[in-house]
Amino acid sequence: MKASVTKQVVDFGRLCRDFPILQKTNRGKTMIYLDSASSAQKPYQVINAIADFYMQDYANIHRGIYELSERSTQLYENTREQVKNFIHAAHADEIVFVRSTTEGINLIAQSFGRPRWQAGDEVILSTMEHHSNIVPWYMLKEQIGIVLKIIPIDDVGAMDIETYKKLFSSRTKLVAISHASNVLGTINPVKDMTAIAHAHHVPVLIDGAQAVSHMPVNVQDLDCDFYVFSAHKMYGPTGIGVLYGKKPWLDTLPPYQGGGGMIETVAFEKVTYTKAPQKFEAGTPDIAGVIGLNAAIQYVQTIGMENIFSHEQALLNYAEPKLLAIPELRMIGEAKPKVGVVSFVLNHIHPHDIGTVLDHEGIAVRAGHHCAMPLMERFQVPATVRVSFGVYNQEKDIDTLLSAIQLTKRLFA
Ligand code: ALA
Repeated sequence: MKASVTKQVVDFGRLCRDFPILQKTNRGKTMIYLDSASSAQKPYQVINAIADFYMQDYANIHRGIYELSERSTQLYENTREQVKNFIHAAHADEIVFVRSTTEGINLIAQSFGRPRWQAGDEVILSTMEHHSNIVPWYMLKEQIGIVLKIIPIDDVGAMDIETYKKLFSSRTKLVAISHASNVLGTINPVKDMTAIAHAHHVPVLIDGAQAVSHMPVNVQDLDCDFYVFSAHKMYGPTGIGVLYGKKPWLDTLPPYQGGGGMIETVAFEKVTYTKAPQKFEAGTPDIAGVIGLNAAIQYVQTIGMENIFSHEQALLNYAEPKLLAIPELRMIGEAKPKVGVVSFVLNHIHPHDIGTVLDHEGIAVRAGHHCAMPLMERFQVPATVRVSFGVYNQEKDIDTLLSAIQLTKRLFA
């Protein structure tokens, strides 16, 4: 089934037909899915590609001398090339397949930080980081005594760049920041922040989980050292993600996990490892996940990343003024530019209660701390309701959301 697009004109109104799950109901009502920042739904193109792979091309990779294994290996390695082109990396060898954004960050913490850093060395993070870009560094604090330095954010949800510039010291080893916030939606000035870090000879890791499916990303233009993202937030399967690392880094970092597929020779006395990226992919990888990622990239590229960005910006521009016009509503995160994410609280009504009412109206949102507890603390809220957009959303979804918020207000008046 083809995506509902011609060369330049995308009929976003028809795209939801690509997603079988969006034809279902939620609590007996028309399904309105507004939780793509948590995980995006999957189009037929991705689901069918995975099923076709298992039915026609599946075998283990890099291990078989038979045709089927060669075909499977070819599809897997073609995807590495495709990811390289998608994020504009310089070499396919800079693309490591991992389980998720979380695993990519843990890999860098354990492969880069743990063997090379010492007690008192510093990592710069920000207040708006997801737990996946806090906890791996906190674990290094526990394991080897590194120090976490935190970039504050202002009241609208933007990075305090002046303070950031002052956090560097001779002990700074890495800056690890999100490209876009999963709660605030803020698109951070990561290119400028990377240039600032490089002026101090400090490498930069960017958590791209909330950016890569919503806007064009060019890692060479950003000049970041590491960039991580997951397939499941970009209409691909769960369990597969990407770590991009500049070649000189990946060539020198030691492996993260040991096992088959990442060695040159093994004896009990000595093991030698193969080159990057394979030395970071121990064991049989998620081959079908990679094939699903391939289909997901084809899907978003057929629509066009610029078109996706424009569509979601239009939804944001439609939703925000209408939400802000609700007197009891406090929006958390009003910095610009933003991806299509809106977080809010509504007077005394607990976000979980709001989420429950919305659910009964057919609307799926996330309500909670969004794996960003320090950010909740910064805004002095226990939780928020978060609405997030994908390619399948339309203005009418926002109209239904606004009616459901009015209903919530009446129920809790
Ligand atoms: N990181 C995902 C979210 O923000 C799970 O909801």
